[in-house]
Amino acid sequence: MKCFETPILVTRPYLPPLDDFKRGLEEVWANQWLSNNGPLVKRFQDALAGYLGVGGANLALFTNGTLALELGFHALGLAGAEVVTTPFTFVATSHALKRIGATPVFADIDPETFCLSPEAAEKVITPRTKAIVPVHVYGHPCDVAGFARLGEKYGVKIVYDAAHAFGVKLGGQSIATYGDMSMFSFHPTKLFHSCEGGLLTFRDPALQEQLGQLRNFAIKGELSCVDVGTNAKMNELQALMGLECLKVIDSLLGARAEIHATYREVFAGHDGLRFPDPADFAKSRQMAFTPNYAYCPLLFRDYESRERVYARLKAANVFARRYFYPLLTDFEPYAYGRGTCPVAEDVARRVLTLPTYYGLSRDVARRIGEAVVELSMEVA
Ligand code: T4K
Repeated sequence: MKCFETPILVTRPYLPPLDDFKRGLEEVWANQWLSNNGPLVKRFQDALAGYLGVGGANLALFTNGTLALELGFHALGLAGAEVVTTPFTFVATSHALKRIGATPVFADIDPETFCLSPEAAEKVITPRTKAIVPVHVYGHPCDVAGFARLGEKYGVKIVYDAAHAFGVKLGGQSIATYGDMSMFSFHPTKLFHSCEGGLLTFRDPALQEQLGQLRNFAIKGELSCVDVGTNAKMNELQALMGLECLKVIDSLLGARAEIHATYREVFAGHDGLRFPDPADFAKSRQMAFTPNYAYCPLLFRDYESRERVYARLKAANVFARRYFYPLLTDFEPYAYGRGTCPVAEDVARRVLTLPTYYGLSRDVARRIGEAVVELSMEVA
């Protein structure tokens, strides 16, 4: 296999034309306002409400997704509670629970979507459970109807970690509209970003004021402090980047879709390689679905093939990533869950996420896909 001339990373952030960003900077300079709910943050929030189809009082911006989750969990009163969640995710999901004093209780994932299974989640619900935190992992949609049933049956909150799911629509509406709350990450590794950033969308509009306080030390006016808040405010430069990226969101989504389609063509019919097409998940659920193709996870037949292909690609200048391996329950803080989620353990050992980002050409994606096929046959 030929080495790639320049390193191909798993992802690269979209950067707007520098002149457009400079024009935005001129506005920031004129305002002389940099943080603490400035005019660009407000404009960004309104633009997101419009894009996602949620009410202007049903969302709040934060400096990153992890703090958004942490404050969202705190606002919903989950401190000290058991919360059912998935081990097949980035560590931030469980870290945010642990950091507010909640206990993540792990349940297994669905083998098709890799998202938390409602059936598995139900088995570990106890009287101490106050919430379920499923993750729309890779932008794949969770079984929202299944979780809505559990929410009603057990009186628990459903909070989606939608870090990967910006732009996804389900049942004709944004995925942000499901559950009690959803968190979107705007980190540069995401298809849509604001340098760093996080967004919470929520059903109860009363949360907007509470979250607005929590992200600003929970101070209220000049003379009172109403809770133990933190500093999790988005600043004006982040909002500017977000506004610039939102202008081209359709192109960002379109580029991911094209790359995914290219990989699909290359992997079709190859034994030992499973490349899930998110569009298939909706067919079985009979819900209209618009995917975002945020990630390109490929499942190998076994751990050894995955490891060999990962290493050989790296040697050829292609830096695919093993998201999400090791599984959370392999990490010391969550080791109490080890051995409880066999499907997640199996997927984590066989998955490799391939490069995808705006600016990666279909031609290069095809070459990467063909290299993966060649390497996987060599090791078979
Ligand atoms: N929940 C879930 C399910 C998540 O996946 C995440 C974050 C969160 C919650 C928390 O949201 P945030 O607090 O982050 O908003 C990355 C990201 O740091 C993390 O945001 C993301 N998930 C996770 C899946 O991936 P790393 O350690 O893999 O990132 P890193 O630095 O290795 O970058 C990945 C690739 O991107 C590299 O090849 C380099 C390239 N890159 C990266 C950055 C930051 C660039 O080309 N330019 C850049 O500016 O964690």
